[in-house]
Amino acid sequence: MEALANCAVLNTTDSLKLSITNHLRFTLGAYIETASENDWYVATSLAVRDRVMERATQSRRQHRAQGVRRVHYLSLEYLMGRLLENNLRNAGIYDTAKQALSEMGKDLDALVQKEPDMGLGNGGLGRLAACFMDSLSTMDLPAIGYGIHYEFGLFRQEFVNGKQVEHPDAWMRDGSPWKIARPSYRQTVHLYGQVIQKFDEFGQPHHEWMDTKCLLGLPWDIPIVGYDSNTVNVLRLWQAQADEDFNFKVFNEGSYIEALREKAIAETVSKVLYPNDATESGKELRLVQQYFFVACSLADIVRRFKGGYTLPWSEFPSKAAVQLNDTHPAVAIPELMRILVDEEKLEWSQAWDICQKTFSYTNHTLLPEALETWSVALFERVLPRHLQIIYEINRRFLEGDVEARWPGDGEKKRHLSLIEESGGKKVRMAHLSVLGSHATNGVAALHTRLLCERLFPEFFELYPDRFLNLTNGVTFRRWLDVCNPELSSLITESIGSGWLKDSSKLIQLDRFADDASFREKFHAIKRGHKVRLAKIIQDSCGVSVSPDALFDVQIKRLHEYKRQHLNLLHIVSLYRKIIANPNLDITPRVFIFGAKAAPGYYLAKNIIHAINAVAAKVNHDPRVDGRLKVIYIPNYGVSIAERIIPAADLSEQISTAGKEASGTGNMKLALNGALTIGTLDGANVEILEEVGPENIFIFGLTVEEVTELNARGYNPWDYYNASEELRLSIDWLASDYFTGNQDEFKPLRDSLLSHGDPFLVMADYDKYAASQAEVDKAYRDQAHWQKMAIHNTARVGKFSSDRTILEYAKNVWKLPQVQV
Ligand code: GPW
Repeated sequence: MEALANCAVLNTTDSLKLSITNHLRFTLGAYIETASENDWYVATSLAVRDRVMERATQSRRQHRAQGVRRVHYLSLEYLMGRLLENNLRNAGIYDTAKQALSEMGKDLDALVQKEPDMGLGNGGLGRLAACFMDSLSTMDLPAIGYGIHYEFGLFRQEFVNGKQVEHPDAWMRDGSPWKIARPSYRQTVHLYGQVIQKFDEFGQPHHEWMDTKCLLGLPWDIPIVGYDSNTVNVLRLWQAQADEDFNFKVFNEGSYIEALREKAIAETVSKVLYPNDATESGKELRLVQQYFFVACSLADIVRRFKGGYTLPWSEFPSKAAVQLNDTHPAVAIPELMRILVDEEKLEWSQAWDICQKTFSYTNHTLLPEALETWSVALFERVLPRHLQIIYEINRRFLEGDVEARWPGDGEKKRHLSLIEESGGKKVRMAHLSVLGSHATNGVAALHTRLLCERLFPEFFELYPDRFLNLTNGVTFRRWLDVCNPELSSLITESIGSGWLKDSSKLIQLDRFADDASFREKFHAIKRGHKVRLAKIIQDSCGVSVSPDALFDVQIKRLHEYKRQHLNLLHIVSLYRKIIANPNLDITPRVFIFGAKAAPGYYLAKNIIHAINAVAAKVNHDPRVDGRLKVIYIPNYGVSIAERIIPAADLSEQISTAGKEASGTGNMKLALNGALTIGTLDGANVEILEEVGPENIFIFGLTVEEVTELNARGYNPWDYYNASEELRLSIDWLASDYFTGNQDEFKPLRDSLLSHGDPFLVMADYDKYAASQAEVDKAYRDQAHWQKMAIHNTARVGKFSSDRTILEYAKNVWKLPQVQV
């Protein structure tokens, strides 16, 4: 009661005002009269942080006192975006803060925009981790997120003559009010060196890892505020530092410059996020990053286990669950084995049992080029002891369970082995992850089925009970309440506020689709967001667009399998039709793209250039007369997504069937009342199930049809030759018309034709164009379109990350909910 009363006092307008001005004066040393906007942003954030830290400490204390099991989420990426507004709304003090600032002559909504995005991730996988952190706190689950404190997040994208140029993202150049250093929890990590076998006085062998290089890991904590909950978990990010002792030695030998050079090298480990999405890269620094943060995190977990209670090691899994976000942290499996066997002197079989009970693994892709493998030679150099451990795990597996199930079957052993033998030996991190954990999940029903049938068929045969589906979700706080407060209020006025914490309640909105006055309000909100986005487009692209046109949105990483080029070919074909027929009656549309390409992904960059080149022509061609606009919003990321998503009418989810594990943008857009045009891929299948076939535009080859077509022998030229529309669109795009250079888009054309069109753009083109024609027709009946849009919002409650996280807690982690 007293705590509550304290909170109430802390959360008044006056107390917030005092807190903010105190931070301005005493923390920042600024005068109220002359403080910069940034000072105000920092002071406000610190005032909020003060209130949140109290709850973080309480949460930790209570979790420790009750000795509850915790989940430790290990992820190389967290795409957090901005934190101030989210924290204010989740903590329920947004209105109070707005009032407090306004009484001091400041506009909260402007301050909020001062915050740089925390973009420590590439795309879906990193944003999923951020949504999960929000849901874990909101659902009162004891959790810690572990990751890397990258000095530079995902690069900032700029277009120069329509081509992508990358710039460093110095997101914390001015510091960040949200992170707190925890020097007392610093960890030491060993790398490189050699392994020596030694014997004790009883002649028993053990392994010593010697002559290693040392790195220090300094943890930074970011509090994670749940919605309407007192639980505040933390995200703990490790920063790499040089080991001081090592440096002192070199100093003493007189190599001052050399010592500082070593220090700079040590610090590169947490310097920058690798900008590849769903492609493996194989670089030494990346392996070092993975091991560095895994070793720090496991040491932190072990420290807590040993410090809190004096329990036998067999109880470790009852206190700690560790979730591997894809294979990026999979080196945690041999690392825990090393700790248990080499340091804690456990028997191998007991250590292995603890490992399997502790870990669980989420797979996020079926794409062969994204499955991580590490060359054995590199692995041996960086982590010699871990390679030995992996070999021993593999030997016991192949001689044990595999031999028992398929005696003498060399083929099965080759398939299942942790080591790929063909073409230079490699460690298969996905196999290691399945073997070293008790649960492997896919991220959508279709994806999980294909995981079992195609990616891990033999593992599935051996251990069917280890596999399960956990369909992804998104937090409705950020992706509706924060980014679309107008719609959030309308929903709350109509059905109460319970939906924010229990998304199954959203379905109560369904009947409002038939209420004309509700539809009008719903539409007015959408239009308001379109007006606001039109202004952003004007400012960032210099193009004016009508808020009455259909806003057709494709926002996601640029990748061939996501098929932005399918969308582009259709745009080129509409452009041709308009020119051929000046009176063509089509629904005016604004095609909106947002996507970064990995800096080394040549074809993706060619596609970006092609979209920009087409945009430049279409937007300035008087014959088009505003019926078509093509907009490529630069530097797509979380914050701009929060502006685009509420303004979208149509959501493009057009990946080749079987390639997109789930997708999560599809969920955010549907939630905000955009209709989906999509293939039967990833979570689209489940969105179709929820919203009903009459409220979505589904087209294209199914997974089975894709398989069959490829087996038959797919030839993109057949489609090129059969369709004049498609042929002319491709040839026009690849001509000199758009850039003055006829070779500019030859790579794109070649990929679709002479290089075999690996993602079946040509095969799906006609069905896509036909589906787009349906969209064109449907949008003309606005009353009906609004009905469909409302059904989308009302029926996608399933896709809340709260539901996902509760499924993980129940089916994988066995975690209790703990009220703080
Ligand atoms: F390759 N995803 C991603 F599986 O954003 F590791 N980055 C990645 O590196 C990988 C997957 C990886 C995405 C999937 O492509 C997307 O379909 C899914 O919705 C998302 O992860 C979250 O599960």
